[in-house]
Amino acid sequence: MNSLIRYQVEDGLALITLARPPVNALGQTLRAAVLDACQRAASDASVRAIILHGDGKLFSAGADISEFGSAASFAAPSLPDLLSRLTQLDKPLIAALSGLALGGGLELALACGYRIGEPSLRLGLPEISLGLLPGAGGTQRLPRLIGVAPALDMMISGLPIDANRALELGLLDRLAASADTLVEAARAFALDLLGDLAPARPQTPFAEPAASVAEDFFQQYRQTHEPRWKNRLAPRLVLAAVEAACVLPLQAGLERELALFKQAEDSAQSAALRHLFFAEREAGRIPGIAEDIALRPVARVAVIGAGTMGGGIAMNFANAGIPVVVLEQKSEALERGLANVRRNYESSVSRGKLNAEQLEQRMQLLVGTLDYADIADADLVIEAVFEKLEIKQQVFRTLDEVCKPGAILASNTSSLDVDAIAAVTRRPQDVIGLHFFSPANVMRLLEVVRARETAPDVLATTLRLAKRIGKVAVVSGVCFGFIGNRMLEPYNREAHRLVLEGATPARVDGVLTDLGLNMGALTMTDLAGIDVNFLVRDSNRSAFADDASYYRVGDALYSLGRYGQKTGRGFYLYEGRQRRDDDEVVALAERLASELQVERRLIGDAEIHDRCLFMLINEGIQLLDEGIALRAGDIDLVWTNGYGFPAWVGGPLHYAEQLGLDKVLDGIHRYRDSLGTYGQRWFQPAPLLERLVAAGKTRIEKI
Ligand code: 3H9
Repeated sequence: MNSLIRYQVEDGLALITLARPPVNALGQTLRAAVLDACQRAASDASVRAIILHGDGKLFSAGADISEFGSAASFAAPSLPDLLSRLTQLDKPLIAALSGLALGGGLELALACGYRIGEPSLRLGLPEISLGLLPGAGGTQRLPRLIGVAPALDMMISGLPIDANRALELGLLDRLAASADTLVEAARAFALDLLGDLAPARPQTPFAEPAASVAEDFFQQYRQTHEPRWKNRLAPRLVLAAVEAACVLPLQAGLERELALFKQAEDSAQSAALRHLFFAEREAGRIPGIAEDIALRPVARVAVIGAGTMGGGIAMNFANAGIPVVVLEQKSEALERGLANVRRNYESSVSRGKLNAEQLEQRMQLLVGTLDYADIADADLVIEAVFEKLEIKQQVFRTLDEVCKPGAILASNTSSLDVDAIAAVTRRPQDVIGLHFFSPANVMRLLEVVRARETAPDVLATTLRLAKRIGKVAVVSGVCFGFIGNRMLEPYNREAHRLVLEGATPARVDGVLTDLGLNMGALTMTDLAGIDVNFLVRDSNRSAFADDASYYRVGDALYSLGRYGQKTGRGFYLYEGRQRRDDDEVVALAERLASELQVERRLIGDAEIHDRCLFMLINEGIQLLDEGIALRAGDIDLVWTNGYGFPAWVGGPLHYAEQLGLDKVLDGIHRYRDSLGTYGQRWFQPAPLLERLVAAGKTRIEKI
C-alpha cells in the first residue's frame, strides 16, 4: 500500500489513515491512494465498515492548492469523482475527524455516510478566500445535510465552526471525548451502526433543501449581501451553486457545481488569491536564516506608551494569552490607556465576539506601570511613543539600561531610521522595528524592520511571535516609510496632483474604489489626518524641494485647518461619517493651479488609474531592486493587508503582472513625456522594471 495511506483491518473494520504531511492535502497521489484503499476495503468480504481518519493532528486541509491552475488539479481520480464513488460504496463509511476538516477535506467527510469528531475539531469551507467555491459536492451535500442557511453561511464567510456547533447542526453525528480516543470512539460508532443494521448512507434531513428557507430567501440574501461583494466573483458563484442545490436533483446539481468551480479556478481573481496564500507562507522564510534556528523565548512582553497604538499593540499579546506590562510616564495617561483597552474589549463583548469572563482574563494579563524597573525581565519590549527620533532614542537609552540581556527591543516606528534608534544602545543586534498598523489589535499587517545589525535569531523570533498573535509579518529593510508608507507617497502624490490638474477628489477616489480598494487615496488621507500627512511630509521636505507643486493642495488644506474627518472638513465635507463633495476644494485647486501655472483640464478615468497605480507599482519594483523588500509577494502582502488593496486583485505587483509589465513601462514613459517638468521629475521608471521588460520577463523578480 502507498505510503500516503495506512490500511489495517480489525474486527471487520477497515481503518484507512491519511498520512500526507503537513496537512493531508488531497493532491492526485493521495486521491488515488484513498480510492485504492476504499476499493480494497469494499471488495474484502471480511470488512463490514470503513473508517477514514487523518494521521497526526488533522484530518485534511482540503484539495492541494498548488495543483490549481494546472492539469494536476483534475487528474484522475479527480476529487469530485473520487467522492462520488465513495458515496456508492455499500458499506458504511465513517469519517473520524480530528483537528481540521477544511474545504475538500470536509467534502470528503460529507461523502461518508457518518461523521464523528473530537472536541478541538474545526470544520469549514474556506474556498471563498481562494476565490473558489467548494467544488467536490460541498455546495450540494451540505445544504441537504444541515439546511441552506447555515450551509451558505459557512461557504460565504469561509470561517470554520467548532465541533459543538457542528454537532448541533447535524454535521457531526457524534463527538468523542478527546482527540486521543477518537479512533476508539469511531470503532465503537461503527459497531453500533452495524449492530443497528444502519444503511451505508442514511437519508439526509433536508433532502429538499429549498424547503429549509423562505421562497424569497435568495432574493433577500442578494439584496443584503451583494453590495459588500464589490466586483468579487466567488461569492456570486457560491450563491449560484447553492441555488442550484435548491432546484436541481443531486446529480445535476453536482454537474452545475463543477462547471461553476472551473469558472472560478480559471478566474484571474482566484489566481490572485492563491498567489497571496503562498506569498503569506513564503514571507516567513528569510534567505540565509535556517528554519530551525534557535529562537529566543518570549513569555513576557512590555509596551512603552499607553496611547491608542500602545494599547492596541498590548491587546494582541493579551489576546494570545501572553502577559504584557504597559508603561506610561503619568498615571492619568496610564489609566486612560487601560480604560480604552477595556472599552475596546467591552465593545467586543457587546458584539458577541468575546464573553465577560474572557474580557476579565485578558485584562488580568495587562498590567500598567509607571516604573521602568517593572519591565526589566520582559523578553520583548515594544516602544510605541510619539513619532520623533529624539524621543524614541531617549526611550531606547533607558531600555538599554534597564532591560535584561537578550531582551528584544522593538520600535513601533512607521517611518524613522531604525539603525539610528539601535545606535544609541550597546546592543544594536537586539533592536528591530515592529510597525503595527492602526487599529493595532485589528489590522493583520506587521512590518518587521530588519536594521543593519539585527541578529538573525531576533528576526526569526519576532516572525514566529507575529504568527502566534495572528499577524501577517513582512520583513522590510530600513528606508523612509519602509515598504508600505514609502509606496504610499508616490501614489498619494498623484492623487493630490490630479486634483490640482482638474480631477475632483470624488472622481479620483471613485476610480480607485472601482478597482476594489477599500477607500480612495483622498478619503484615506482625510481619515488618517491631513495634519498627520503634512507632518510626515514636512520631516522629509528637502527630498522634493525642487517641485513647487508637490502636495500643494494637501499643504493648503493643512494651513486652512482642514485636517480631514476629525475636523469635519478635508478633501471632503463630513457630517458624522457621511461624506460630501466640497466646491471650496475645487476652487482652491483652481487658484493653486493658476498660481503654479498648471494647466487644468478634463481628466479621464484611465489617466487617474494609470498615474496612481503605475507610480505605486514603480515604487514597489524599486524597493525590490534596492533589497528593502525581499520578494514581490511581500509587497503584495503589505498592500493587501495594510492598505485596503483588494486581495482578489492580488496586490500591486501581481496586478502589474496581469496588466503586462511592458504596458506599465509604456504608461510611465507616456506621462513622463506628456506632463512637462512634473512628468520629467517624477515619472522615471525603476531600472528593474526596464530590465525586466528588456529581458521579456512577465513576472516581477530581481534580475
Ligand atoms: C479546496 O479544497 C477545493 C475543493 O472544494 C474542490 C476541489 C475540486 N494545499 O498555513 P501553514 C501547506 S480548496 C496545499 O503554514 P498553519 C502550506 O502551504 C482548499 N498546501 O500552517 C504550508 O506549506 P509550506 C481549501 C497546503 O498551521 C504548510 O501546508 N482549504 C494546503 O498556520 C503549512 O501551512 C483551504 O483553503 C492545501 N490545502 O495553518 C485551507 N494547506 O510549509 C488552506 C496548507 O511549504 N490552509 N498547505 O509553506 C490553511 O488555511 C492553513 O494552511 C491551515 C494550517 C489552517 C490548514
